[in-house]
Amino acid sequence: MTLTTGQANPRDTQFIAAQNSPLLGALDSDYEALGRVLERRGVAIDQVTKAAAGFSVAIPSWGVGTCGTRFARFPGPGEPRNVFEKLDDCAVIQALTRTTRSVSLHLPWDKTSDLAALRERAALAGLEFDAVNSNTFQDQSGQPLSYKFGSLTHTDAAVRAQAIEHNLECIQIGVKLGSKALTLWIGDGANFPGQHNLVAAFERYLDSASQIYVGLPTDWYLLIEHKMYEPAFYATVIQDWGTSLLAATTLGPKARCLVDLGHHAPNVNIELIVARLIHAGRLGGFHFNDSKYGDDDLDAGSIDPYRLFLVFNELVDAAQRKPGSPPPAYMLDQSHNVTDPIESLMRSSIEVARVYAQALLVDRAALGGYQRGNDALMASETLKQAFTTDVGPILARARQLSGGAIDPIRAYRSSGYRAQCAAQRPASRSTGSGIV
Ligand code: LRH
Ligand code: MN
Repeated sequence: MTLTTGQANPRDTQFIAAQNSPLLGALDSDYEALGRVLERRGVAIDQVTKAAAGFSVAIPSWGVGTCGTRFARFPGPGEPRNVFEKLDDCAVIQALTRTTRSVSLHLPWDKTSDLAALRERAALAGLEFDAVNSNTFQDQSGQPLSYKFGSLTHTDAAVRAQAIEHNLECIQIGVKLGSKALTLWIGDGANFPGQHNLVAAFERYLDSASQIYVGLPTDWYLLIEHKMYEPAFYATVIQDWGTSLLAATTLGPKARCLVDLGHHAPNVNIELIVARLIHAGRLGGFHFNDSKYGDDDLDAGSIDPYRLFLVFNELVDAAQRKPGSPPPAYMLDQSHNVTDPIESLMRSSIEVARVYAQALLVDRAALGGYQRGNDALMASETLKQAFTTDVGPILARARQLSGGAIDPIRAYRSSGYRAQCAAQRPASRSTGSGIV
């Protein structure tokens, strides 16, 4: 991208260093002060910083464009027009936050005939490809059979075969890109009681998914994503974690459950679901976001950060109980309707890293004691102490030590990257409804 005067390349390490230098003094004193606080708790701050620097959450390729709702989409300036420009924007997020080393693609939205060029573009940006997402919840132009009444569970075997074929193609594309998992979310379901035979629909799902399962390379996972409702508004075939777990255990050991935080009724105890899936050995991944009502796909940690912390409390507890077990796939899945998507994704990746670092601060020995002694108040206080610890200096130090920006939003804004994109990429006119 050609730069005009007064604008910088936010991926340039010298630009980032120049942005950091006026902030270093304050960071040093904040970091030392926090170090003293944690030392009194018997925690070595540098160890937490090292762990935070190793943390990563994948960027959803569909999240770097402005998204919308069923009512409308209001495109922003400098929208990425194809997967290559989406990768360029993901590269900016990674360069400044150093917390998003992989990208999760969605097919066919990210389809390209030149996978080698795509892989090379990603490698140049220090990005890898996380799980690929299939799409049988929309009809593509020229598609022979419609998914209006379902895909993998459609009553017509030809439609199911078409959907199975698409998923097998997604796996082949993912293999060429170095992905290790297929995220399978289908919108299949019914709007009215009686519209579906609820048992037969699930049996059709298991039959179709088993034909996708056999197409998985040995080192791949199939991540089954449940969702309570939408686009179906009465019964969704994979409606909840129980159905997802049933499907995973039926399909085989490579089938795991993916938890999208927005796919539950308000107030559902998601950390409890996570604890159960960990117990079952079938927790495969996450789509992090936040919500107040439905599948709002808001920025992670923007509505209820304590809930996000409690999920990571379960994950860190499990990792300490079973050291060495591979972590689930961490991915964001958000819809940025009113913010600059790059800013929202940077902030969200930092919020996920924040609750991870806070979960590392939980005094688990003390917590265990209070739990065994039924000291409910002190047990709750032990979690609250970690959650109310401002780990900002740890996250900023981790970014700085990894070559990133101490303040990514400030650096991004002063680079003028969005204005550069607006100048280079013609304005998108499509204001049609829909998430992308
Ligand atoms: C469904 C979902 C799924 C994606 C889509 C973009 O609501 O969470 O993960 O395929 O959003
Ligand atoms: Mn999702």
